[in-house]
Amino acid sequence: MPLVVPLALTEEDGGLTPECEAALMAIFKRYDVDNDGALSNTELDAFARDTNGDVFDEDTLTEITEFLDLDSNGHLTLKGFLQMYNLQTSSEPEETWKDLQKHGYDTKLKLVASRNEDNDDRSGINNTAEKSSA
Ligand SMILES: [Ca+2]
Repeated sequence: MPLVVPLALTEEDGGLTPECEAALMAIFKRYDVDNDGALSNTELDAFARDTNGDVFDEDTLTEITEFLDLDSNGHLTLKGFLQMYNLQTSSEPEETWKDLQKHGYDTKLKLVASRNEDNDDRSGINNTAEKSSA
């Protein structure tokens, strides 16, 4: 009988599946601390450290700035972040699974753990949305 196959991360046309995209968007948002829609160097470093154990090396940073979508400050946008994962996933889906699992996703792309965020509540929804309208 069939083996347990993880969800496909890409579709026939090579694009990321909506489920995969949603998970990656949630990860992006977690690292976009100032919520400006792009990862500054500090934010990107934090992401890389949590994902790979170290910041991106020069070559990787050069590739990012040369090939991916950046904002006017030269920071990686959500679009660029998804491009990065689309590229990686087309060639090495297992790498993307590794990253997703690092960030708390299981093989069904459900968030089962949150990485080093003890104070996070279980909703996992944007906990920075504090509105002081009074
Ligand atoms: Ca940011």
